[in-house]
Amino acid sequence: MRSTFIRIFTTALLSLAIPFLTTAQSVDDITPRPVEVIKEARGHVTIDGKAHIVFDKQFGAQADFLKEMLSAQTGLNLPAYPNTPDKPKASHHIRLVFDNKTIDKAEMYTLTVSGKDVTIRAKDTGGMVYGIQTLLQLFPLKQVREVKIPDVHIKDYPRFSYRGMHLDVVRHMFPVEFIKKYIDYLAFHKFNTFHWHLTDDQGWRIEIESYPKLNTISSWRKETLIGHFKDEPARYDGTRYGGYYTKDEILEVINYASVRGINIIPEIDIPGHSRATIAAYPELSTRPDTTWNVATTWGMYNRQNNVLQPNPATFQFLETVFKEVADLFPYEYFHLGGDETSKKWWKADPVSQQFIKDHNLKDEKGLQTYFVEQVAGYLAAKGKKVIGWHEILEGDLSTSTLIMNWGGEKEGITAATRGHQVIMAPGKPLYFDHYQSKDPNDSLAIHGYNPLDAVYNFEPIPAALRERKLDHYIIGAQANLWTEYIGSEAKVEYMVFPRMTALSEVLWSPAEKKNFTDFKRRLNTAIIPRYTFWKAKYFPNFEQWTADK
Ligand code: TNX
Repeated sequence: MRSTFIRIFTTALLSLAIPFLTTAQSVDDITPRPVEVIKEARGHVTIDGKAHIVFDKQFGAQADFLKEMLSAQTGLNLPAYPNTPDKPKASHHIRLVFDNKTIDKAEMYTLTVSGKDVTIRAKDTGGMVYGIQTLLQLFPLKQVREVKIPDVHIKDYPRFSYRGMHLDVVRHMFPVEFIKKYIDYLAFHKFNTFHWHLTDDQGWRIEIESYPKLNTISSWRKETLIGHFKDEPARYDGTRYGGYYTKDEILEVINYASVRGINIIPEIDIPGHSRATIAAYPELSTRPDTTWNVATTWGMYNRQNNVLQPNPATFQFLETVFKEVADLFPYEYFHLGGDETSKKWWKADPVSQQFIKDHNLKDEKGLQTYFVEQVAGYLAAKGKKVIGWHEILEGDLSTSTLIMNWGGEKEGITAATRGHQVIMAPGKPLYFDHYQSKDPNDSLAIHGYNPLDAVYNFEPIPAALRERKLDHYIIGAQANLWTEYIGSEAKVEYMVFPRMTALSEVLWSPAEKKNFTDFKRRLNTAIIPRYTFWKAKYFPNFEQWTADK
């Protein structure tokens, strides 16, 4: 009796605490800025708990996604029904419509708030997800019972077809739950690609059945460096570190990402960055008689041997492993690394030198190209195309390979001029493992200075390419997050926010719509509250630290 009374009493109190009617967030706060917003000053659509989500059959998973996101954000629990003649009636709807007539571009959507309904039109998963993200930005970030969304018509599509964020899970590994959260961060910002850096000198993070020692040995390092790798003397934490994602976990992530319109690019980094591999299988190294450790420090390039030897066992290994991984990931592109392959270990190795002679290769750069083309061939047999870091251009390479350029404009121009499609990922300003302030007390980063305005003002297409009408070779850009000095989820968030939000506008919005002052206004009114809603950390001093400091 008493408990029933308390229950009724608390329910009454709770419903008083939930505002009955709340106005929507301003359409001027949508980030990244849409292509076209037409405000129709006439009326509004009221969405309360009695409204229905109605979806065309292509968008069932996105209807569930909207339902879940809306409920978490506002407490409104709307039922979702397929768009069939016998669907239950409601006075207001959020309609998810498949439309390949008015929607004439990939990843495009329109969002119309008018009459009794909110209608999102798209012809692909990406477009629908982005329309949903925009709509969610029109709802308040708090529990409500009813929202009035002012009439509006939004037409929106991306400036670039490749919009990526990378995460290194080798130097530090993050649980599947966080990988999903990271994918949610990407989807909110209308990115479409998650580049998953899965192997490196310090570990192997994906389950492989054909070479089990990759998981029993390569996935684990004895200990980890403390502080910066240039500190003297080097100190280590004495704690074994490692792990790997099982195939089931990877499939779970793939499914999660696909509902959100995110493609995943897995990276297996060869023929350098292979110290963890040769620790398990020394016969693949230039010194098969050596016992290698899985690296415990950072910055191995030219300092410690981490390259594969060109021998039959190595190519057998590459073919088997790349095919096994290719079977897991359903996407068109596969990243084979190719960065920072030190040539000195090949120079010092008679077997590598003999291989170069026997195969009429020019030199060690030619050998690097040989590795890339072998792997590209294995993957082509699986219907995949390859992406590599720009160093793979050092030799002559077939132009079907997509280049991910972490150098500057110069390397991007070279790659495009040679007829390669290019993803721009220049260290300056798109390495988010670099500092975002010059405050000596800022959290440890690798080096560099990439403040928020430098990211916001980044233009992916070099002027020289535009002048020569080669700009279409630049398909987009990506920020990289190497995690040598990023050991926690909170630090990941601190390093990416708000720089990732700035990059989203570079990649999505028309260049002429960009405005840094307005962007900072939106950060304060809408985006920082969103980070807070996510309980995500972010770097707060972006006003103070600018490129001219
Ligand atoms: C270079 S960029 C690397 C990574 C490091 C990074 C640190 C690239 C393709 N390779 O292995 O983590 O620098 O910023």
